[in-house]
Amino acid sequence: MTRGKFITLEGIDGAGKSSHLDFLQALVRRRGHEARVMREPGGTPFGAMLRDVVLHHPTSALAEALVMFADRAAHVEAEIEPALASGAWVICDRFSDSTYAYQCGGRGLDRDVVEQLERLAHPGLQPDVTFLFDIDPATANERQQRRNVQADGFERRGLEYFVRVRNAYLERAREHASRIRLIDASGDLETVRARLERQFDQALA
Ligand code: Z5A
Repeated sequence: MTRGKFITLEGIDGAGKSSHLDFLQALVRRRGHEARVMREPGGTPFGAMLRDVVLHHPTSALAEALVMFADRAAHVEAEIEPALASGAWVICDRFSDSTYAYQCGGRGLDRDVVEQLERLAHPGLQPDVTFLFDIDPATANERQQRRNVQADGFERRGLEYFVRVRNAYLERAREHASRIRLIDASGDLETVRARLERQFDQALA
């Protein structure tokens, strides 16, 4: 059995990544592979409880990172690894790059901490490809406002925070240039989708 590919989507809130999950799933299926869509935090019943805690109860950056990795460790073991081993392709909405961007970039947590947690929670596992949806935080914020959903504790952190998160993502994209594909997420849905499809074809040719 050939192991499946592990694809992750990243970006600041409102970048629009989740809007492309079904499209990506269809692209993978068109190539004849099973495609499973997952998300973090909250990809398992255990993780769903952690998600509720971490998104609604403000705490330190370290505590946030530890919860994200407890969620991730359970998710990798119960869902991601078995799916990949069965040959399915996994499309995961957020993974460890989010912790580097939000807890390190956004809140100043030392990157060494996250590197250690990665080694514990998913030794030997990294995404094959990551699509990073990049957008100006002000535009992302407008999209979230139009959506008219109540902001959780994370989303209320303000523009400067999201500028730091975006910069941390861009730094990771420079450091992991062969894995992380930058998608310009400005423009309408169709335009972004076309950019994503081009990058998908190039990355997974
Ligand atoms: N977090 C963390 O801190 N550390 C970690 O390790 C992990 C996560 C894993 C999870 O939030 C929070 O946890 C997240 C990071 C943190 N937030 N913060 N702050 P979540 O799971 O609730 O949400 P999210 O992942 O941030 O997704 P989102 O808010 O849904 O954003 P999105 O996926 O980028 O966007 P979207 O849902 O596809 O689109 C947002 C709106 O824009 C929606 O109304 C769309 O219809 C609209 N949209 C999308 N594309 C377009 C275009 N092209 N034009 C116009 N409008 C558009």
